[in-house]
Amino acid sequence: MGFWRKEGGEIARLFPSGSETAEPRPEHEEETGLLQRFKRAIARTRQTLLERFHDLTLGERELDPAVLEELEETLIATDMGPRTVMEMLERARQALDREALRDLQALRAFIQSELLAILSRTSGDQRLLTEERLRRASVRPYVILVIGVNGTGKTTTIGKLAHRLKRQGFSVLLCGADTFRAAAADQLGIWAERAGVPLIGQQPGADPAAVLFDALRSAKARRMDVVIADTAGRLHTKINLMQELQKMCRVAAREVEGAPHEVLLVLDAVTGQNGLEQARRFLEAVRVTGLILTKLDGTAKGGIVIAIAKELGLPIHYVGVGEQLDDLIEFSPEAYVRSLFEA
Ligand SMILES: Nc1nc2c(ncn2[C@@H]2O[C@H](COP(=O)(O)OP(=O)(O)OP(=O)(O)O)[C@@H](O)[C@H]2O)c(=O)[nH]1
Ligand SMILES: [Mg+2]
Repeated sequence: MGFWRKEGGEIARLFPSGSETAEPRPEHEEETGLLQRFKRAIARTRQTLLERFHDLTLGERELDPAVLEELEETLIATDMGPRTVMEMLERARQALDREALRDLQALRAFIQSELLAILSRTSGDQRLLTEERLRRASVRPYVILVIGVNGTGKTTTIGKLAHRLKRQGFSVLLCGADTFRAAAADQLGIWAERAGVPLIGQQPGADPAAVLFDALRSAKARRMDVVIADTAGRLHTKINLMQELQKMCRVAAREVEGAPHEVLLVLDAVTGQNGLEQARRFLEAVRVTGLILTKLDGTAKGGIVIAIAKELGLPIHYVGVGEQLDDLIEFSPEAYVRSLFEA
């Protein structure tokens, strides 16, 4: 990949050619385009629903209590969380008793509106996407920390997010504060090059907060709009990851007013429910502002979206739907819920 320049024997910088020429801002992803992308991403989950509950998606069967039993099992299999599903279907049973639900179409609409309600609990402000927040923020550079357990997709997501923000006209600087893994800087370097944005990194073993400090100084000097910092999913056992993240937050706050402006927690959809416990540890340690759910394309348990919304009480901002630069889409509760049940 090249373009590394050594400074003081320690700090390496990467400035790919044409890195700061921004392209014109595209419009928001079109509603239908987004729905299509959700449908593709959630195909395996929809397949689970279809195979196990063919009649619901086609609406060809009489609505009776046995249908609800079957549906309960099927929804639990998509990882929505047993309690959430049972509570929702209890309400459906009551509606059925009252004769408020007459057919499968009505049941489907009922489930969709229940799921939408769970996904809409967070406030509008919390749901604002990075690009919108960036537009509104007066402080530069706008600082984003990307955190999460190792292997969830932080580095990949940062590449995609950098690409997305650059396409919308923002100048982006990446910061390689994952100094735990020797190959981490190279991996981020490859994504920086793909997205056409500069990167500031450091040798493996360096203090992550010091790398962030360096990146923020550089971004200020160069009047960059946004710094996105990659962090390690784990550290050498003697160093506490949460304390390290807290230190990075302190360093950011000292350097830039109100920073970090966003702390995005990356969760892996394939890990499912098991990831929630780990997520909570991050939430206890730092002020997480939003979530990114990766690998939605790789799982038949796309119902995890519901479990996350219910259990963590934070909005999902973006969803990873593949391994390419363009495979990060904004999370749309409506598109998600429709893509689950509609052919
Ligand atoms: N299918 C699919 N794969 C993804 C997605 N996001 C990330 N991956 C893959 O997941 C693997 C791990 O991604 P990384 O970005 O290296 O994860 P990380 O969190 O940075 O990992 P550490 O640096 O080890 O903590 C890679 O093989 C990625 O290509 C996604 O949305 N869909
Ligand atoms: Mg990484």
